[in-house]
Amino acid sequence: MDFGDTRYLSELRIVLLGSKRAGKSSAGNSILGREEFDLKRSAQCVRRHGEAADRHLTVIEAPGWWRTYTVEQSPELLKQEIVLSVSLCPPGPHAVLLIIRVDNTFKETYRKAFQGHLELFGERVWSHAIVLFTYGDSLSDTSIEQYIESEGQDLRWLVDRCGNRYHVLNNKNRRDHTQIKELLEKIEETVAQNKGCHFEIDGRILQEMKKRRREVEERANERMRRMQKQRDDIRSQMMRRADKSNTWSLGSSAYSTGAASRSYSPFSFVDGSDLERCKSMEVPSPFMSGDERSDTMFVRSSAYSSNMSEADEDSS
Ligand SMILES: Nc1nc2c(ncn2[C@@H]2O[C@H](COP(=O)(O)OP(=O)(O)OP(=O)(O)O)[C@@H](O)[C@H]2O)c(=O)[nH]1
Ligand SMILES: [Mg+2]
Repeated sequence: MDFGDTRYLSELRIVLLGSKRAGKSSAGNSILGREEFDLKRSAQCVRRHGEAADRHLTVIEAPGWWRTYTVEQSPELLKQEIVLSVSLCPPGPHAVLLIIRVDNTFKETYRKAFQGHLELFGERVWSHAIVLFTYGDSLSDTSIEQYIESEGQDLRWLVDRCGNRYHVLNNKNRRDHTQIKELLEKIEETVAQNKGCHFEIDGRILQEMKKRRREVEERANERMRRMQKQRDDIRSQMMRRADKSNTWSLGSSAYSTGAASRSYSPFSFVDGSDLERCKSMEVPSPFMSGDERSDTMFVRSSAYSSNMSEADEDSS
């Protein structure tokens, strides 16, 4: 076998791919030897750097897919983010690690999800792919080979599709440096099998993904502009009606009580302070992270619910 040129391997670039909760961040932390990746979920790729076994490492974690979803069922933004992961370590990753938990039965649907999502990168990606099993601690005294052989044809298909390249990690045992050293050696061997080359995604696939990403961003911005205009219109309508009802109430105060005048307004539950609150409500950007958006939504919904409870009190 020709092991090609391995001069540049003092630096290794690695992309972690897999379904949600497969152990991608934990594997990243094991590889870098410290807690670089947060174990909380991210909708975006996360890139971290470090040193291990005399090599400079760049590790990218792509967001995970739902493990029973086919690629067609996965959301467009997720697919774009997954594909763009390889562009975060230019000129391209030396290996793409497919993260699989060994404490779960590997079903046909998982295999289809892996196949579909991986093929977003194009056919060439398979020759840089290595199956990285996590939850090695749950294997007890079963060897990884016994596990692969006993799991059924779908897992065997996947391992074979990756050129029989696989490795197992116990992410709960950070003191075991041998498991990382061996993994890095397997990555070097993968590069050697590829004649010293890293994986480079076809420029057309990347351009197409970037184009689709721009289209989604434009549509999202357009939706936000529409929603903002809608809200501006409603607020100015509310203010006009509040002004009118104040004028009416002042003009007729000699004949009626304030309570009666309030009941004439279609926004009778809205007073000045409500309007100020409405004006200051924040609109979450569609490109905020999930957590930021849900924080904002929480503020919004609590603002709405406080209006509602005040309205309920008013009407009671
Ligand atoms: N026992 C055991 N637990 C593990 C192992 N690897 C990961 N875990 C646990 O599995 C859970 C998910 O791990 P993560 O590393 O956050 O998985 P992930 O794929 O990054 O998850 P998302 O980014 O949310 O999709 C965490 O509770 C980890 O502690 C392992 O080798 N053994
Ligand atoms: Mg993670």
